Amino acid sequence: MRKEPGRELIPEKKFRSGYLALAGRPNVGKSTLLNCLLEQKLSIITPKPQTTRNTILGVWQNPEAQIAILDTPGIFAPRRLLQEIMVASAFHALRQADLVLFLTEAGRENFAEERETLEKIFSLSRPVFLALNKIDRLADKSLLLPQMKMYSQNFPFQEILPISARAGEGIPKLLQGLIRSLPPGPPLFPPDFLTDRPERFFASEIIREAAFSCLREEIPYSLGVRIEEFRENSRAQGKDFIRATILVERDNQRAIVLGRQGRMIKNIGEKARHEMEKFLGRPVYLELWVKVYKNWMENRSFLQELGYEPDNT
Ligand SMILES: Nc1nc2c(ncn2[C@@H]2O[C@H](COP(=O)(O)OP(=O)(O)OP(=O)(O)O)[C@@H](O)[C@H]2O)c(=O)[nH]1
Ligand SMILES: [Mg+2]
Repeated sequence: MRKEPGRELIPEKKFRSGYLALAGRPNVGKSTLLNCLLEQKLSIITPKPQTTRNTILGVWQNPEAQIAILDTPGIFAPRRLLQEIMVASAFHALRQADLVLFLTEAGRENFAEERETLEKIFSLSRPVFLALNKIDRLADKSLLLPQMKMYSQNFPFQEILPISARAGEGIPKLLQGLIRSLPPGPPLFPPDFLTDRPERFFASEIIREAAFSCLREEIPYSLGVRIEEFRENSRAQGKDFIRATILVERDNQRAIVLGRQGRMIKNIGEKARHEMEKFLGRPVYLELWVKVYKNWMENRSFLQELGYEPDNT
């Protein structure tokens, strides 16, 4: 409020702003929703659980509001140190948030696994929205109502909304509800601000996404990416020069990532380079190496070096 000479108190322009954390089990579609809201691909997405490993900020805005969206790693029972850090990063984001959007799959009947997480989230005393995602693949829509009832009888959600993050269904209504629940206040970031992470971070994520999509089953979980060199518009090439190492835990994994006559690493490299060029809007020369680093997922200082820190997100 501000006072003008000879007038009563006048409300400031009713702008709203705040942090929104997207949370839920791995693979429920948090990153797909972030990208859908931003109408831009920021977070990597794969069909495999535990894709997102760091909390990623993406800023959404319109003339009335600004939402600083935090896409978080999935919440699950961790076994390795990297997984512990991922889950801690998700809870750190939840504590930072003004609002929480909890995602789960539409039609899923069992919510016992989520109860404990929801109890922790509700203990933070923030408005919590529930999105029942992936309605596009729910053949029997009559499952929605009992599912909504089950959640609403157990927890005081602000709103429960069926959506499809992939198809963009239910998104305007979700946004309306979120904006209404944001605290009034000025923008937190400048108008054209999208994210606080550097291009180097997204380069490593894009390589991980390409590797996840080319490789089967167990290996992706043991795989990390380190950017060794990132030279923008390198003179020699007239392109960005990016040299990166794919880290694996065992010799046999290295052989799989390389593939017969180096075919697998070539595929991963081509896929990643194509995606990077889309993301950066510039031509890229990508050099990929594969290295065995035993138990890198358990080495705290190495994980920090790779940017995996719960309080750094
Ligand atoms: N059919 C359908 N699939 C979806 C939808 N949203 C996400 N998916 C798919 O679900 C899978 C997981 O999506 P992500 O966005 O990576 O899920 P996440 O919750 O970020 O997963 P983690 O990062 O591992 O925690 C991908 O194959 C997506 O394409 C949706 O609305 N409909
Ligand atoms: Mg994700």
